[in-house]
Amino acid sequence: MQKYFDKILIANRGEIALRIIRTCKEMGIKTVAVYSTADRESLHVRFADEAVCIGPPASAESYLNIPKIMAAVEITNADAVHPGYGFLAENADFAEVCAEYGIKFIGPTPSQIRKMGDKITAKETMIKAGVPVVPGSDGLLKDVKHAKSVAEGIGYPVMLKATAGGGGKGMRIVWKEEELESAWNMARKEAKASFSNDGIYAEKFIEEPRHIEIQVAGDQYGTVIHLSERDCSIQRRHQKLVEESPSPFMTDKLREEMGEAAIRAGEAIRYEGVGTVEFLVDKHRNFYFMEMNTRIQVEHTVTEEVIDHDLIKEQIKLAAGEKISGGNYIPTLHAIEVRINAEDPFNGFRPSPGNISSFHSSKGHGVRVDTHVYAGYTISPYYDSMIAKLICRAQTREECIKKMARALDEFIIEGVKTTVPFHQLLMKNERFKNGDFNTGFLNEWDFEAEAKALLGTKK
Ligand code: MV4
Repeated sequence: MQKYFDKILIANRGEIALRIIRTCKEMGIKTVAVYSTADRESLHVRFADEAVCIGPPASAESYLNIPKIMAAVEITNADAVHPGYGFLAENADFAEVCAEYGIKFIGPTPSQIRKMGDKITAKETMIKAGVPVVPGSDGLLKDVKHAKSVAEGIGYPVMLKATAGGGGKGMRIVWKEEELESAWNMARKEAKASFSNDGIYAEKFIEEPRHIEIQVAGDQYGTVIHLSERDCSIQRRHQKLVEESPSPFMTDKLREEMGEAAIRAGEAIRYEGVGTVEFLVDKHRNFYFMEMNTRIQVEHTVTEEVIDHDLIKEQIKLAAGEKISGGNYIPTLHAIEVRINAEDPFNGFRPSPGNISSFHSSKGHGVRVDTHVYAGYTISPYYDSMIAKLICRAQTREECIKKMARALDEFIIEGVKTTVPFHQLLMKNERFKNGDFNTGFLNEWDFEAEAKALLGTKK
């Protein structure tokens, strides 16, 4: 068997670190875990061939600390780094430091990361590549006066967005001119505080959009393919809760058009590795480029399930210079992922860290659980609150929802509050079952009332 790398250091923690270690083992590649003192007892530390403690719990002093990670690379003699998601995954400076040390960063090049990291640059690149974008300002807005004249031209409602943003930060909807000045000031302030960059641009506000993203893969020779879509419209405050593939809103024609647009997006920057092109899709099935994620994502699993390919393996092969052979992938099955977080859905999804006293994960045909958690594990308040990803796969969406409901019923997690009851209600919701939802769904759905009604009927 061809050896792509000798030893990969995983610059991450939790389930994604475990996920990457699994694939490395299957490929005969040695692994190095890094960990903070809060993660001493973690499974990624136990399952890796070697492990290096890189500091105290605070991410800035451990998982986000480039010198400490590079020191771990050096002492273990790793020849590649996998950044996972979050932390340093989209940090172009980190990718650059890796390159300077002769270490392969498993992901795109620093310049590819930068081109997509700045949203105005990304949008300009997409316009040149013929990818549809939301109508908006021609680059940065100079001042409120400029913002007002641009908004007038686009027509209200408009959205102000931070060019350094993404994921909802520094974003403001403006319904009418009178609101523009205060929205402008707030967006600038938030952008400056979050990104030390207060550059703002404007777009037409797309009402009740769906969030549909296309998984792409590019090799080092300019070939880019797509691996179909994921529908991530079930979100709360820009946190995805459920993802699925195919999208219930998708048609063969729309998939072909969005797939081709995503390929053009990747080709425009000669994208290397796996990535995701996010689109807003309106009710008329017009779609608009939103942003590109230059990393593996949490929800990559649903694509893996519907096309039966290991995306971490693809990342490693592409990073090692393997050519893409073959075309695009169209799903034949249906997969849904729900994120089980240590949060209380009946208390505003408030984080509920703590010790998990008992843990039994769902099992059975078509059921996959990606988790780093076991009975006795403590969810730390220092990191994100994800306990497990529960992924179900079936022949049809209807069967997949039934399987998910069954799998949720047998998941036992005690000691912390979880999002399991929320997902149980969702699998019974008529609008969800009909595929009739968009990014506004969770604002409209009173699931607490639905929960009370269900309890009432049980008595
Ligand atoms: C939009 C939009 C409507 N119109 N842009 C949210 C996160 C950031 N990546 C961009 N986002 C949005 N941009 C225009 N011109 C609506 C959203 C949006 C959203 C997008 C995807 C998933 C969930 C969302 C929830 C609220 C707003």
